[in-house]
Amino acid sequence: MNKTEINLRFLAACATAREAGMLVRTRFLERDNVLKLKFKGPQDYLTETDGEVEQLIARRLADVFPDDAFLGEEYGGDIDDKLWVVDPIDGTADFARGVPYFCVSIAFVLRGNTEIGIVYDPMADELFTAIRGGGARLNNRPIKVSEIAKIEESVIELGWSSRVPFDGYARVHARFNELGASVKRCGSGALGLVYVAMGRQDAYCELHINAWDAAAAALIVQESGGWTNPFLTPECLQRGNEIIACTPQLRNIIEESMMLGH
Ligand code: LIP
Repeated sequence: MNKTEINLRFLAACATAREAGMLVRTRFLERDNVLKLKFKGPQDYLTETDGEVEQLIARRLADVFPDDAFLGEEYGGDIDDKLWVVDPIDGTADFARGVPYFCVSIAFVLRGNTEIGIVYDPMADELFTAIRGGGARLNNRPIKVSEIAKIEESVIELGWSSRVPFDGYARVHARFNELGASVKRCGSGALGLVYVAMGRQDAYCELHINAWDAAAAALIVQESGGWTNPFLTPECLQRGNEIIACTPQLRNIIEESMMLGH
């Protein structure tokens, strides 16, 4: 695939992320004050908007790139050499509860490598983007990871879900605390990762996260000068993987600490 074909996909993905984000924002702001919650499973929220937004994204991308495959959180899909990996709302729990902390995540994966990463927060109007080899940007301004090298000066987000046993998460959390890190947990892996890419925090780690949550944001971290583990393995597309993303200087001590979770 040549540079022009990648650039065309980048522009289409940015426009689609913004349009999808506006739909998410509209649904969020017009939601009924009476809380109506549905669940796919324990702490796994189901909202109609997830499905509606994923269908919009799939339609827009198929209109322009009909031969590309599509894999989304809500409706799944087939895996092929040219593949869109999409989470229509990352941070669904907060979206469902009326907390404005969520985003749209769109990645383009070519023969197993993420070439384009787009994460859009419609509430903050923050569009995080990266093309492999082209750097990372927030609203088209270059971004870089922080210079934090000492764990005792770091802010680490440690994600967790009931997809993994709690005790592993607790061991890692305790270790980070012991080392003097400030540890937090929000509810969107994609936002937590892109916050690393621009220095709002120094690491995002999770023992298991799905490909559609993190594929786009992991590229944005890499292109901002951060380090990530080799997240998008062939198995990851089907089964997810562990994610570790941090400033290069923190890599060793964080990798070591995450081993406690297994
Ligand atoms: C979320 C991830 C987060 C994880 C949550 C959930 P969703 O994605 O971004 O890292 O801890 O359990 O999977 O479900 O909001 O798209």
